[in-house]
Order: sequence, then structure tokens, then C-alpha cells
Amino acid sequence: MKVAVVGATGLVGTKMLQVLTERNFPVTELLPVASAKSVGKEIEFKGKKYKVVSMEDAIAAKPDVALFSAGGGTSLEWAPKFAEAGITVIDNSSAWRMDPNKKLVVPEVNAEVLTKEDKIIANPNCSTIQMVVALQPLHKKYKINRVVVSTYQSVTGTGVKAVEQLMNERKNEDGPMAYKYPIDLNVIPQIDVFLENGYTKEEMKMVNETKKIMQDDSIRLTSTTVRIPVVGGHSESVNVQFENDFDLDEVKQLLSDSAGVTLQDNIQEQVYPMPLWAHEKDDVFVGRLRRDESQPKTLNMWIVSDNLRKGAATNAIQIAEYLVANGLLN
Ligand code: 11C
Repeated sequence: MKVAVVGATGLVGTKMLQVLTERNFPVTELLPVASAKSVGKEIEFKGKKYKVVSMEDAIAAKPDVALFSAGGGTSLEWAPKFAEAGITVIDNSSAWRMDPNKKLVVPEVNAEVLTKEDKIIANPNCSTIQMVVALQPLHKKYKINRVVVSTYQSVTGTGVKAVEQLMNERKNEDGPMAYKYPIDLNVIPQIDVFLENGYTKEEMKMVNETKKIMQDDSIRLTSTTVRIPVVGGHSESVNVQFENDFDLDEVKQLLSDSAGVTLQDNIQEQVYPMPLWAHEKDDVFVGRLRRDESQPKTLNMWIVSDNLRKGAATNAIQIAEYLVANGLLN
């Protein structure tokens, strides 16, 4: 299978190459695509060297699938050109997610919506993906009425520049700032830009994308998204109010039995999910499960996942795997 990775030199693009290798995705030819200044540079993949090509050359080479992680603007301009050439695009930007004609997919939750006609498929935002993987089995069983989520997000969600800012600050060195403020020894209650309603774009992504993926507009959700000086993954404190009451042991069993979820919940041994442990893992880790004692039918949970893996590269490649397994690629 010919696979194009658009944005191959970024944090997510690099992770896509790593995950394609690890999962043994059947790549016969790789087409790494990056900005004009990187064209001609070499990238190593499975022990072989591949030259970075331009968008035009990638389209001309007619890959079976193109994994895009090059930002919304690039995706808006180029994804339709790939699609017109019959190439299936799996796009990691926010450009197409809320387009009513595009599917927004987390395979454990809604892979069945995919058809052969889907030529641009949207990969959700990282903080949304890890939350819906954990919520879906509980929604099926108890029906979710309302979710209150607060996030603790890794600097890797911003990109290389933010990781460098954090590392420079730790070494007390100057360098370019990805954020308006220092991130080391700090917490920044802003991810992405502010919208008219006073929420950030990241917060509204969690609200809107969750309803679309879970195919239920009745779920009420409110979110506060926060950047912390961590690199291993995103963490989320999630308060979930159900329509029907639940049994805590049954909740644990449901989550243990769910694809893509690992339960890490043993407070006697102080075992709970942490970015330190989630880093470089594909699963969504769930723990600190307890009843909200302030109101009935309400659960508190703590969800952690590596945002570059399940939150981005792994989810995109799982979509590609589903398309291959179900004969949905041209
Ligand atoms: C962050 N969630 O952690 C963002 C990164 O819409 O795919 C991913 C943004 C997106 O900053």
C-alpha cells in the first residue's frame, strides 16, 4: 500500500511514521510530504531512506491513503485535491471535523459510520478522543446526561516549539516562546484562542466533537482546558452524570472489558493513571473511579492518554486499518 504522510517532519507526523512501523501497517511505498524547505531531505522509515516530496508530486504518485498532519490551512487547501484524485485522506487538523458531510471517527466508538465514499475523514482533537473512548461504554449502559471535564494537557499538543520552550526554561536558557507565559513551574488556563462565548476553541472542540462522535446531541458537556508543564500525555478530570444509576464494580468491569481502555485503579497501592506511565502507550488509561457524593447517579473519573499516539497518530492509523480491513479504500 502506498501511504503519504503529509507533515512528516512535525511531532505528529514523526509519530505517525513510528506507529505505522510498530503496527506493521502494510506500507509498500512511503511518500513523506513536508513544507517546501524540507523537500528533497531524507527520512528514514523501516530502515529505508525516502525523499521528502511536494504536495503535487505526492498526488501524482497516487497513494492509497494520505495521513495529514500539517495544520488546518494546509488541509483545507490540499485535502480536496487528494480526494479528487481518488486518494483517501485521514486528516488530523480541525479543518473538516464539524463539516456535516465529513465523518469524525474514533474507531472504538463509531468506525461503523465509514463508507467507501468517505474521501476526507477527520481525526478528532486529542483531548476529545481519549475522553470518548472511556465514556462510550458507560453511555451505552447508563446514558450520559451531562459531563464536566477539566484537562491537564501536555505541551506536546502545541508542537516542537512548546517542548523546546519548556526544556529551555528548565535549563534557565532563553529561546523562542510558544506561549505568552512561561510554562515551566506554571499552569496556563488557555488552550488555543478565545471565542466570543469566553471559552477557548479547545474547550468548544471537546463539546462539539463529543456529540458528533457519540452521535448524541443530548449530551450536555462543559469543559475547562489547561496547559501544564508535562510531555507524556493529556490528563482529564471527568465528572459524568447519568440518566440511570450505576454500580461502581460494574463500571470498572465495563471499562476493563472495553477495547482501547486500561483500568488503573487501585488506591490501596496508589495506582492511578499518570502521563509518566501513559507516555508511548496506545491505550486510554482510566482510574480514580468514585461516586460523586454531592449528587446521585454521578461518577468521577481520571483519564490519561498519550496525546501524540491515541490522541493523534494511533487513532488515524486505526482508521486506516479499519478501511483496509473492511475494503473501504479504492
Ligand atoms: C493541544 N489538543 O493539546 C491540542 C492539539 O485540534 O488537533 C491538537 C489540536 C487539534 O494543544
